[in-house]
Amino acid sequence: MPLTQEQLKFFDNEGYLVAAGVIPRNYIHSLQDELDQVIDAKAREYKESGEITELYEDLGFLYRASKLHGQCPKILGPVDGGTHAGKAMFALITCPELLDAIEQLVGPEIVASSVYRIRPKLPDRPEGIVPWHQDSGYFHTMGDDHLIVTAWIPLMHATVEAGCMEVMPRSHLHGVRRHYWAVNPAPPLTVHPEDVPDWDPVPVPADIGDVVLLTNKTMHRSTANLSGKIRWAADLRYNAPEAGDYYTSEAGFLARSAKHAEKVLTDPQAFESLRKSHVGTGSIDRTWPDQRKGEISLG
Ligand SMILES: O=C(O)CCC(=O)C(=O)O
Repeated sequence: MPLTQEQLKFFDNEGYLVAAGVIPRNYIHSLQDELDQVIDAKAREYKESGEITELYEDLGFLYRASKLHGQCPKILGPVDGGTHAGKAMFALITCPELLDAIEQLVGPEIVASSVYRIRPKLPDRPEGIVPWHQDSGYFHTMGDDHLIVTAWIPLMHATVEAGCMEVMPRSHLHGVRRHYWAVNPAPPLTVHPEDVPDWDPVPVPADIGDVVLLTNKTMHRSTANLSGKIRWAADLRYNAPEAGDYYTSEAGFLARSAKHAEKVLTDPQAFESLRKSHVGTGSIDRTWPDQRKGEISLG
């Protein structure tokens, strides 16, 4: 089901869009199963080594990792962030229905960005409370004048209570704002408080199958998870090749192409090798002040 003209206009004007029912549910269920399997294997390994005493085998996707994390925080290591590169992850990134919607935004040549993340936001913990930022704040400046679409995909029903995303509408229209590296238990890059607009943010709850689309300059954050469940989500990014290699620490790939069909990555094993063998180069060409080093003090 393509995005309507009205949805496309809303995305352009507001800098975000909640597109309901874009992703067939089986893609999400397969990724849930795959993540469950990774966590189960790790739990058994840590039980063997004595780092875990209780496996919590009867708890499902929304609860088990939280209980395991209570005994052994490193349990989430293989799934948290951009480390997981399994078959279902690749299937979601290359899901044709999702790419159809992305094509409407970036055109027929689609790069699946090197920057994708799985976010198991545990209940009542501070690490998943992500402060206001624009994704471009993390990237090389070469990406600033290009559209890099974030596709934020809930792997459960992400309600306000569970700490869904919040967006600042129309914030994408004013360039990349001042950021700084904050003293923060969550990802530390933050928009400078003087640059946070005083208009109202919009929470964007979303359910399985939905996708929250953002531009790379849309300010967004995610709030506390008070639901008692793990708020699982995947955030993927896509752009046209012209945006360049704006995040060199990880590997992206061509996901769809009318011009170079032979270069499109179609093999999940090649995806896994690409991710695992990539050697990152350099740091980004922006220098944000670092509160942790005393480079900025906020009055
Ligand atoms: O999922 C979250 O809680 C935050 C995601 C985010 O900030 C992002 O996708 O850039």
